[in-house]
Amino acid sequence: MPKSSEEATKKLAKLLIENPKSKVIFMVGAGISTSCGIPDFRSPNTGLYHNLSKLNLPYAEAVFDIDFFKETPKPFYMLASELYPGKFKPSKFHLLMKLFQDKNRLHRIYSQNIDTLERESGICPEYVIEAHGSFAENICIECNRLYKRDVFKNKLKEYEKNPKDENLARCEECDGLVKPNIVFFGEDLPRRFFENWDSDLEEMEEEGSKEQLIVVVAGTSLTVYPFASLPIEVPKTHHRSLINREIVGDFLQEPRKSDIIIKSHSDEAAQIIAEELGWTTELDTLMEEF
Ligand code: CNA
Repeated sequence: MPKSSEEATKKLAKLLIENPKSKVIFMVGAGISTSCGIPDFRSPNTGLYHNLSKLNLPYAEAVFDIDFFKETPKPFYMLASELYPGKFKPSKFHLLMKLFQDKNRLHRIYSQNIDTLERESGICPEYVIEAHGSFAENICIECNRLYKRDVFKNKLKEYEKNPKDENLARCEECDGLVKPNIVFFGEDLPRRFFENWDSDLEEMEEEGSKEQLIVVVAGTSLTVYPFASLPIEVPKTHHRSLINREIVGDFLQEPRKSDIIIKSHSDEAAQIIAEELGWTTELDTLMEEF
């Protein structure tokens, strides 16, 4: 890690140490899971969008477009079989977030990820807002009937054995396509996302909360809205930190003097934060458990 990033990471740790009652609001994306073996969308050469040419898509994002899925569901099956939860272990960064929970220093995690690795790390669901949904349950895209995880998972297994098979997951009521309850382009985000963010914003606007809530954004290109607007909406009184391989979004367009920019691999930053906070042994133990 470059010296400047190491210093910035220590600065974030110092802020946390000097404010022992402060809690963190994490806002995370695919970058915190790349070390688990799950490609992100937009990293050059390794990102999913770079590797989607085999799916013959009109444009890369089509694989997550609800109208495209209605007409051509198979590319999503192909992608889902690569990304399906259960094959991956949490990263050091996920486990650092778990430690924040265990130390009573976690306020909330807003995650764009659909890999459920926050839950698998042992973080309680009440803390985690899966802004783009997850594979944990399924939904009929026509009548919104909810189905258990296995409905899509079993069809995916059949697809993996025989990709030419046209036997897709369908609704018992209306024969609509059933898909994991992840948010596609053209679909609304869960109500829970907006409700929690409104309440967190209110809390940040309260007098005296300045040093009590610290925002840490990690592993995201901040290109997908409305998620990307969260850091923009953080009151200027509050500290924001970005842990990412590149400087992105509002941190690039409207940087604030108090921003702490850590241009690095999220796991390397996690390691330094744990060292500075004296949490290394616990982090190592958690890593060994997985
Ligand atoms: P993205 O647009 O692919 O951006 C990822 C960002 O993370 C980029 O800025 C990278 O430079 C950065 N990055 C990559 N690896 C690391 C690393 N090890 N340490 C630090 N930074 C890193 O992904 P976003 O999350 O911003 O985009 C939102 C999409 C991605 C959501 O709708 C997700 O559903 C979707 N997605 C999720 C997963 C997952 O669940 N793991 C995987 C792929 C895509």
